[in-house]
Amino acid sequence: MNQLLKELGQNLIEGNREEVERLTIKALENKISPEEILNEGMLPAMDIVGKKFRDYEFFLPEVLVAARAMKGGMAIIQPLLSQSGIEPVGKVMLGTVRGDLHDIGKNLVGMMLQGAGFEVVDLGIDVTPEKFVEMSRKHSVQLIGLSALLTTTMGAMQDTIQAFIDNNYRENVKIIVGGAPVTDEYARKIGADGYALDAPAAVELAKTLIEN
Ligand code: B1M
Repeated sequence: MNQLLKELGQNLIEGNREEVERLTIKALENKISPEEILNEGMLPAMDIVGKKFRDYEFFLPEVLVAARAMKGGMAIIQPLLSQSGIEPVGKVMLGTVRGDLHDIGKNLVGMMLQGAGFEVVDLGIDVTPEKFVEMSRKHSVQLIGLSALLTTTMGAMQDTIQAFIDNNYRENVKIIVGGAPVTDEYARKIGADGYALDAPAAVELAKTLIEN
């Protein structure tokens, strides 16, 4: 692999945002294409971060700084990628459900999805079921990710899925759910298309659901 991209990937894993930005600019100056920078430098490095997180080698702070470093590099190449007509892996909408203000986990999921090449529309926190439906239509997303951290707001996930059914839009989107109190069993019960325990699992699930 190109030495510069290797160095970029290593800095991404270590969460050195400024170095990732500097090396991204240097790679572009050296005529390395934005696609190569993404596919051979950033994405494999982010995959390693995801694996380390899963294996308890990395913990939340390391994942967050790596994700921020990735965002820094992505911000530089993203306009060039859209110019060159490269399609994102898919378009995902995320939000923390009605009544719930926790967003650290959701943001992590969003960053890792972006890191994996997804376009992410983030609706923020305390998102009503109606807003999810309205914004899904507006942005034509393929997959919606609902996050809840409170046992008292989990019910809003079901209400959100029901709102998609009531608005005859359920067939147009896949819906996944996650957050500390949520379980696979609960996801099935409320008719979600899937449950992810953490951010790397959400990325894997999103990839699988969008491919099928
Ligand atoms: Co609150 N809070 N909080 N809180 N808070 C919890 C969740 C709680 C477990 C603390 C406790 O009592 N031990 C408890 C919930 C109890 C329950 O319902 N079972 C609780 C409570 C009670 C409350 C308030 C009611 C407190 C009060 O006011 N009396 C209040 C509610 C406000 C509201 O939402 N309406 C409240 C408020 C807050 C703060 C605002 C102060 C702050 C949130 C700040 C913010 O998010 N910007 C806060 C925090 C920080 C926490 C704890 C300490 C940490 C949560 C966190 O960010 N974890 C939390 C206790 C804890 O979890 N240890 C707690 C780190 C984050 C990375 O993990 O969000 O779980 P998490 O995300 C994980 C996975 O869950 C998953 O991926 C992430 C990891 O990769 N995931 C998804 C998350 N979303 C996903 C979506 C997916 C897939 C995976 O697909 C779409």
